[in-house]
Amino acid sequence: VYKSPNDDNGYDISDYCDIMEEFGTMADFDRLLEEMEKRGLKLVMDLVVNHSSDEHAWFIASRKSRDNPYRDHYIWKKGKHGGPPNNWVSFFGGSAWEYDPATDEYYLHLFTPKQPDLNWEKQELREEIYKMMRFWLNKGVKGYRMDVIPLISKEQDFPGFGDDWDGNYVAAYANGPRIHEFLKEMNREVMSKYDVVTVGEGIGVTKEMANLYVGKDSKELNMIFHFDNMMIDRAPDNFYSVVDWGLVDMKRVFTEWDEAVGDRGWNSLYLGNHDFPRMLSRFGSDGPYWLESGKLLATMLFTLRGTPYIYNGDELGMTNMPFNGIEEYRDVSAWNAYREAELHGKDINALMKTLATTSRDHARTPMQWDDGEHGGFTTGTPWIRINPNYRQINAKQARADRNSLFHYYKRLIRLRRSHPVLVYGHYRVFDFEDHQVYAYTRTLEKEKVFVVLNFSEVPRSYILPEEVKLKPSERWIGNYADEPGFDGENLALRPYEGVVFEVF
Ligand code: TEU
Repeated sequence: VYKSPNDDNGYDISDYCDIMEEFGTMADFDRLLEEMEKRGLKLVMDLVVNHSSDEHAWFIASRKSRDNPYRDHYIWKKGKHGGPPNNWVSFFGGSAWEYDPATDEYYLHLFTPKQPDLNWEKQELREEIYKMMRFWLNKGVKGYRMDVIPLISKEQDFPGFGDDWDGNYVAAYANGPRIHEFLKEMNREVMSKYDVVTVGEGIGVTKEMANLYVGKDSKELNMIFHFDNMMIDRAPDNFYSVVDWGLVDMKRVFTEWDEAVGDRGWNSLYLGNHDFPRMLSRFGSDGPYWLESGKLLATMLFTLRGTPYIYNGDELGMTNMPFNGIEEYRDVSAWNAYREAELHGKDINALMKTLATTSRDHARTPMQWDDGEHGGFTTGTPWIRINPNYRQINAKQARADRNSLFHYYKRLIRLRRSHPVLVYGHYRVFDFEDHQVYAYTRTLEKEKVFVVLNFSEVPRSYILPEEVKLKPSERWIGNYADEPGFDGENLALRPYEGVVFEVF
């Protein structure tokens, strides 16, 4: 919501202490905060400080001349052999360097050319960012989600990719030499002075190194969003290349991350966000078992160890969008991919097929409030077409129907809040290689729960692990009206059935 010319949905900020016109004014923001506080809600802001907009006053000054005092707020280099300084690529396609004729140098942009990277080596820049962070925290903001934070420290000799480069640019850019020094400094100078929460977008962070960021005594961040689950159906570090995935892959991600970070730090749990397709279409089923699979995924999200995150609309069961053609997409990265395919005579149909399952725009269509025009999102023309299923899937319907996914989420939230075992309990997985059922226990001192999730539309008789003794009537929550059949040893799981039992 910061002021932005909106080249990348606001991730190109032209004034860090102002609000984007489309969204309102600072007075509106202050009122939002005030009303949230009254309701016991806390607001966490995005912090986008790997790059700014090229329309930010710092960059406007920086590009004026090589000796402008703001020049080194950004990363400028001379070209090499009549081309860019090195062969780095942008996340959104093409070179990561843009030539600026005014001063005959290139600036670095890991995202679009309208998102020049800030130079974190410069202490005054860091101090200005910390000052800006305090500005919002002093207003009462309760924390930050830090955009692409592992990218802020750059290898200073800007090595470029060698002939043996494997194509993994994320690994090459992330976790730079001074990243932990910068985050510790930020924590010391800013976050530690407030009672707030931080979650870093952990792009390129592996489970082996995660505790450096979120370990209990790392003094950096509280949590990160790792990408392992989001990349489960993608070729290694290629956001636009879809591969098959199976339940065992997903179990592996959650199990290994719990092992790595569960005790020594703290995990975040999420199945989607504004950069990935809708979780229900991706990991569940938007067909006949839409409701059951939506509840199944929610059950998992709220019973693994970590802090669950709900992305707006997922609590209603919003699904991927049936886009009709490239004109209906809005994401700069989709358009770049399209233009690049056109330019190089690549298979456009194949690209459109990929976008239909991977596009970031699936999760960016208007919120579905009711079954009125444009789903009650606007009386004007929405900036992107609304998903036509808004007539069935919308907040009004969800609130009215006691059996809705929305009410199920509310029950899960209540359940997790009233049972510390669901928050802190140790996690143990059973039948790891089973590709249909995900089963685990959570244990805290004497309390133990058993979670069993049938990730399939095929019914399944599941033999309980020996140490799990339960009475199905002691069901804490489940996505069917009644408990599953039980003969003393086997649970008769129905399609997409998910249940949480207390264990004796
Ligand atoms: O995302 C970083 C990031 O990794 C994505 O851009 C990713 O490459 C892409 O979404 C895969 O489809 C953050 C923000 O969440 C994203 O919205 C921004 O576009 C990006 O940073 C730049 O600020």
